[in-house]
Parts: sequence; structure tokens; C-alpha cells
Amino acid sequence: MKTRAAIIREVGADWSVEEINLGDPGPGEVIVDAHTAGLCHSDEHLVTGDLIPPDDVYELMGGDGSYLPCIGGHEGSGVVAAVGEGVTSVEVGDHVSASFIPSCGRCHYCSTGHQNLCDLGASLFLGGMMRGAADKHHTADGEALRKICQLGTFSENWLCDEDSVIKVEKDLPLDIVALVSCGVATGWGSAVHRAEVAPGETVCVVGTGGIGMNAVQGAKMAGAANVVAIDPAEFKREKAQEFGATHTFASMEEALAPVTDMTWGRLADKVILTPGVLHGDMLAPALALTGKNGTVVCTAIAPMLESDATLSLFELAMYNKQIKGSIFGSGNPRSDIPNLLMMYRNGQIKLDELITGRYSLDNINVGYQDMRDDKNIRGVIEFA
Ligand code: CXF
Ligand code: ZN
Repeated sequence: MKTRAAIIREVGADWSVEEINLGDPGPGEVIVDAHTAGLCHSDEHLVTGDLIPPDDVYELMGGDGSYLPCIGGHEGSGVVAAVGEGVTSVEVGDHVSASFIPSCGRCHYCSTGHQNLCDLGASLFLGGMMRGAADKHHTADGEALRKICQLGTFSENWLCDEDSVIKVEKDLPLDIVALVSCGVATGWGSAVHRAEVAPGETVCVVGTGGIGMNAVQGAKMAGAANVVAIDPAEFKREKAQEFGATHTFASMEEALAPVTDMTWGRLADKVILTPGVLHGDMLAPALALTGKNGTVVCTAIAPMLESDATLSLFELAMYNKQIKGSIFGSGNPRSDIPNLLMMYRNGQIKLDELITGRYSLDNINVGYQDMRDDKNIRGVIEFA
């Protein structure tokens, strides 16, 4: 079928909105009629190149040719329009959330409660079809297209594996459903699952955009006494207060003395790093904010080939601190996505307030410029 999608053709270029061709859904695959897609900062990493393997690295990863051109979008919701042979988890007409991490339910990680590490994720950065089927996405000229996280939700219709979609209840607003597919689950889980925030703790969240804002509300929900939101943008600091931040600062350096005071010198129990781009030089100030036995959670994406980090290994060991990575908030898409939506239904988590800009697919570049200008917590593309 023909559809329209936003594509990155080369690093540094704008999104190009084009007609594309989608193949038919094969065994285990589905086509979704898109309703909403979230403009997550991670897709911006395609624009900057931070998330694009150079051709030689791409080949080593098992890819063929080049990662570009690539359809963007890994946050989204819609209605199942067609299913391939053997699809069992959804049927035509079902409402679904995308899941940027697939979950097969059978691999070692899925079956031990770590769906965020599903073995199917091994090919996440290859951008082909999940189970190795031949390319099924092409430009009007017949050029093969990759898609971020094997999804590509910046498209009026998306073709993906059934393991990348989660069925949700039909009465939930689909714009809200889109949000839980990445930003909400990732941020909330970074606080609740990965940092294991406990009542009375002091938590610093560094970067309060679409992911960090949900770490703020996760920390609050988990009972943190002090939820310290750190962001250079005044708009995001103000918003963070609506989501539960008790204190706000423009930088980790600025937060250090007040956090020392508010904890009687103990410093933060947990520091969660959710900036737009993570760099190795953020670890030293994050560890400086972290108290004895404390934890730094690294959630944001660093440039794929960056491998330098600066930190005091002496202090790390002597103060019994830990640094943890996190993907998908270290949660399980098949339980976290419905649970987050249940908490939304119960009024326990703020999701409507996250959407600060709505755009058409043709205006996607305006949406991303607004994100760069710190005007958005989460911008969304509306298809319906
Ligand atoms: C990212 C993780 C790396 C691939 C794109 C999605 N997660 C959240 O935005
Ligand atoms: Zn994302």
C-alpha cells in the first residue's frame, strides 16, 4: 500500500515527508493506522547522527549498506488495520500502543521479567523487519527504507511485528496511549524500577523534557521527600513543579549546595540522568550530587560511538556508589504500558499535561524546532 512518512535522508537534514510503499504484513506482522506519534528526543538523534551507525559499524552489526534513509518515530498509537498469518495478540480494529522494545515473551529475558531486554531487540538498530524478512518499506523510487526501532511511527500507516505493539482498552484517548509507548514508561520506570526510589529519599532528575518529567512524577509517586528537577530551561523547571518537583535548579553545579543543605549533608540518594543527549562529562557532577550508597541512573542516549567518561573511580568505590544504565525504564512493556494507562484512568499520573504542542505530519520540522527551542515537554503528530 501507499502511505506518507517522515524520513531522514542524511545527517543534518530536515525530515522529508514523502509518499512511501509498504509491503503486505507477513507472518507475525501487522499494519497499524496511525492516530498519534510522539516527537521524542531520541528521533532527533537521527538528525544529529548520534544514533546512526557509520556504514562499517552498520555492517559489523549485521546490516547491509547504510542505515539511512530511515523513517523516524518510535512513540505512537493507532488502530490495527491488517494482520499477517499467525498473529495472535491483536486483531483488526484493536487499539494499540507501539513498544519501541519488542517483547516475544519467550526468550530468557522476557521469561525472567526483563522484557526491556528481549532478544528481539538485538536487531533494533538494524532497522529492517524484526524477523529478518526482506525490506518491506520503500520510497516512491524503490529505495529501501530503514525504520527506527523497527517501527517508524512518523507514518500514516506503519508495518511492524506484532511483538512491537501492545493492545490497549478502546475507550482510552489514543493521543495519551501514544505517550506511554516511550517517554512515560522510560522516565517513570527510571525512577520506580531502576532507581528503586523509596519513601523519604532525595532524588535529582537531570533534564526534565518528555522523559525526565516522568521520572519526576515517578519519584513523587514512589514517595521521595525531595524531588529536585534540574534543567537549564525555565519553562521546563516551572512545568516540573506541576509534576511534583519540590525544588528546581538550572544546573547540577547550582543544585549541589542546596541539595547538601536539604539532606543535612547526605546528598541525593538517586540521581537520574535524562538530558536530551548524555555525555561522559556529566558523570562527575552527577556523582558529586550523589550521596554515600547512592545511585546514578543513566537513561538518556549518548552518541553511539562516544566512549569517554570522566569520574572519580576512587569515590565510586569508597562511597559505595553505583552507576546503572536503563532502557525502557527497565520495565516490561506488556505490563507497564497497561498499568500506566490504568494509573492515568485513576487520576494517579498526569499524561494530558505532557502534551505541549500538536502538529500535522507535514509540520514535523516545526515540532522538532519547538523541541530544540525548549518550547515543548512532548510535541505530538496528529494523524486522524
Ligand atoms: C530510545 C532508545 C534507543 C532507540 C530509540 C529509542 N529510547 C527512548 O527514547
Ligand atoms: Zn523515545
